Amino acid sequence: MNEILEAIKQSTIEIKNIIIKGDTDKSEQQNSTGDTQLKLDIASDVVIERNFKKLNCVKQIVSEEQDHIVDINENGKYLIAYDPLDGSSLVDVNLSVGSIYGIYENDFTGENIVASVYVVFGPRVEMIVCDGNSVKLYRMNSLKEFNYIQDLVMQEKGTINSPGSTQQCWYDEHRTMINNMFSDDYQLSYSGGMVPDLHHILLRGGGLFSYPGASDKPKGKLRQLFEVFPFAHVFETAGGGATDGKGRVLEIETKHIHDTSPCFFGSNLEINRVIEAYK
Ligand code: AFP
Repeated sequence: MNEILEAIKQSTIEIKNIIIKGDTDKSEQQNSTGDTQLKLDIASDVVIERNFKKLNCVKQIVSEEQDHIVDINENGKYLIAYDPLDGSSLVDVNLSVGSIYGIYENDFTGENIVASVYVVFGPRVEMIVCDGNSVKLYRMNSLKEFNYIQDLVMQEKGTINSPGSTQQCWYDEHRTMINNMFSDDYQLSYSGGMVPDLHHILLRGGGLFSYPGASDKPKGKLRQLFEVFPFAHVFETAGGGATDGKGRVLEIETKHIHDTSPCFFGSNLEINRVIEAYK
């Protein structure tokens, strides 16, 4: 696993340079779900794939920017699904973005996730590593070293409400829940970037991030393998929870590598509120 973390650190350093120097324009290419890829997405994807291809411990990788699984080493132990630069469309307005990694064994399913890592490219570059026992925050210094800062642990209740998806398309039960939370003095915080929005809730100890199913996207928007499962692993390990409104999001079945799912991440009181609202 250490080799994988070292490869992620190397990719992070290279992607930071790409963000600083890179071209934020759209490319001519589209990914398998029809999204026009930014040049930053493609450049970040190339870096990560190159660094993982050097590792004997990696069996397969799959990127949010690609439509197929790449075989690396048949004797490898780990399967890695990653979102090279989530929220990349926010770089040209200078908002924080991130990379997300889910590390699986045996198969690409929620129940087979064994580790997860995400990187925040914000005013500072931070890497969060979850091994299923603890969630650790590291910060990159001017020498490109990653120093341990602290463990992240969630409280039972938070104060942040981060509601995603198109409000006019929300189903009534969701709208009622979100409005009731604001009546209960939760603060609105939503950047449009999943990584900084969830990182904010984790570091502040609690709250709720939601990207529900809605009339325009009944299955939500966020992708299970690359975005939802890694953050569910982090939130559960930090003492919070992650649900699709019915049960643990890590127990949902994945039929296709680009499957999406409604998802809610938060501290326990807020997750129970979602389960109640979606009954
Ligand atoms: P992009 O990577 O296309 O910018 O999308 C970002 C994202 O995947 C996730 O980071 C956000 O939480 C969510 O989509 C924002 O979606 P909306 O634009 O529908 O709010």
